[in-house]
Amino acid sequence: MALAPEEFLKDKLSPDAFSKLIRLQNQKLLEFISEFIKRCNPASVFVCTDDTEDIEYIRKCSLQNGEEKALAISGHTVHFDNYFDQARDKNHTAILLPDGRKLDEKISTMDRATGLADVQGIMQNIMKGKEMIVRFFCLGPNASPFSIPAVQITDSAYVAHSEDLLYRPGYREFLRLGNSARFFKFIHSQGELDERHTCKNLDQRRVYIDLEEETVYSANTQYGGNSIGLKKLAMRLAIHRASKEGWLTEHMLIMAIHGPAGRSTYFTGAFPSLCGKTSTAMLEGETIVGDDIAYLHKNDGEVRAVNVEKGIFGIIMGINSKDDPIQWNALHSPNEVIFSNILVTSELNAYWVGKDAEMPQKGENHSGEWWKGKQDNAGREIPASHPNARFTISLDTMQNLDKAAHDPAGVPISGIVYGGRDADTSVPVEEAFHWNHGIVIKGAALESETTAATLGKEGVRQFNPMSNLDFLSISIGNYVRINLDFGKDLKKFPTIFAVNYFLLDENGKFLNEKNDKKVWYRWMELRVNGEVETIETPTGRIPRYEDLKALFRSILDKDYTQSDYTKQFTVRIPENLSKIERIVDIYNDILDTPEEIFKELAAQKDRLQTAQKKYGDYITPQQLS
Ligand code: OXD
Ligand code: MN
Repeated sequence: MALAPEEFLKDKLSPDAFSKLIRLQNQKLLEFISEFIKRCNPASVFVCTDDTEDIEYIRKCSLQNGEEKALAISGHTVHFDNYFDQARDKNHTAILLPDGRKLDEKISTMDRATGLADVQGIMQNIMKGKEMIVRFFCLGPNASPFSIPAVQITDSAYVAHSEDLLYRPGYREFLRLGNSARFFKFIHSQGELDERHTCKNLDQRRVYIDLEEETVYSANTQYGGNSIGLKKLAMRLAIHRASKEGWLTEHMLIMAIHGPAGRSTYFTGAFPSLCGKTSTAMLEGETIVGDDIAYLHKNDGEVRAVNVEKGIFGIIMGINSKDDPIQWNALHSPNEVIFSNILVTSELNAYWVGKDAEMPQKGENHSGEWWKGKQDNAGREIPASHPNARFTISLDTMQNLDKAAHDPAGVPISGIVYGGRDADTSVPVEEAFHWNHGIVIKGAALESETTAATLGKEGVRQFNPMSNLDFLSISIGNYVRINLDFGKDLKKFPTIFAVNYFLLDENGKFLNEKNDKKVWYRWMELRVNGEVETIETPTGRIPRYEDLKALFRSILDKDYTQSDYTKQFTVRIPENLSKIERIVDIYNDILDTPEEIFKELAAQKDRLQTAQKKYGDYITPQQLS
């Protein structure tokens, strides 16, 4: 007869590990852990509490087992993923659904029984000879009504170490909640490793999300977006749970913009990966709550949000001392940083593409030994660092951490911003007319070019509602409906904005510099506080020239010309009309599209066509003011 979980664990674990688990008084947790010890068959199990010595043990393991290597600056380490494991693997990621259920074609799903049999087969004995790590975290601030406890099982000390920097501790949270903890479960194994300590069996790479059991399986991958359970894997579980409970899980930064007279105004911002989300959250002069994932609740008719995380798994490409002083300093000071897939020299210094330093001619990178001019099998030059190379760092050491970042009640949200990588259609900053207009036209109709954050071709324009398509675990129609409904009984509506950092001129040159976004956010801050007027266009409300000119002068000490303004804020009617056609076609193919989507799209088309008749294809702001 099979042993009860408690008996089994007592037999299998060291007395110390066993007592750490038993103290939590959670039967479901014991069942989950014993099931995966049986399946993965590790040589030993380490149970990590919130205590410093346990956390220190994980750090040491990641160095001892070669998953990380120490760099010259104290506390800095580097980790390499396999050359072909550098980004999220969308083709082998699926939401498991029972009884042949499917979501939209754009969301990858799989029959639950088939998926479970596949991944559980792959995980059979996968930890043989290795140590299993069991760690507890809290998604969201500790002791908060927003938060969700989570348990991570992994055989990768790198994953467990990264999570320590990225998430709030959860052992005490489990202790507090006991049997009532409604926790998420993550099981990860990197599988067999090669001589560089990177995954060997990439053909068996799997990321499967089981909504029914709120469990995520990740196998034969190390890249953080596939392996760090609490990040994008938990996000799918949370979107599903939120959809049943009337709150939102969004791919959003949270930050305070600091207006006149010491005023702090909180914004959220949704951007696809590699489209400026972290650099926005890190804007100099402002304070950060979070840079990637937000839970949004309604409280007394007001929107409040928390950062699910407490650290950054940020893209390093392009970070330089002039544009990104805060990140630059953090990456050059002695504190805990895990770099991944950058270039490391023999002196153990870190380099990446876009760093304002002379690039060394050789070193080690994601391709192994690297030298300038090294080519891949297809004859393409291998860059010094991968475009999706990252750094992992805790926010707790950062000077710009907002004072309310860990507030269990969250922060009140006054503005919601949507942005994508859009070369030719939207203006740099624009306010929506009202909630439904913003949710539909700025959020649900968002398009963005694909980037190196996912495997596959870059630079392809793609529909990406609310920048959240990659992480949806419910149908697109349902997801947009929930966003629309979220506005229904609000007493205080956050204003919705769209930004576009990537607009090009007719010669393919960026119309804005990286730090112009400082001005857009300060303008939005003034706007939500009723301190500036706007010009109404067919697509939304845009800033007036004189307000931007003053902000460019005071914030960037830059002379902002009428001609720059005109080029940037000209309404591009043909491009906007084509976009509407594309989006209508997409929503026509979605079975549960809310009527409001077609209504808002039709109204916007009508406004654009009326303006086109009156002014022609390209309308300058001066013509409308
Ligand atoms: C991320 C992503 O890592 O969105 O945040 O890819
Ligand atoms: Mn992200």
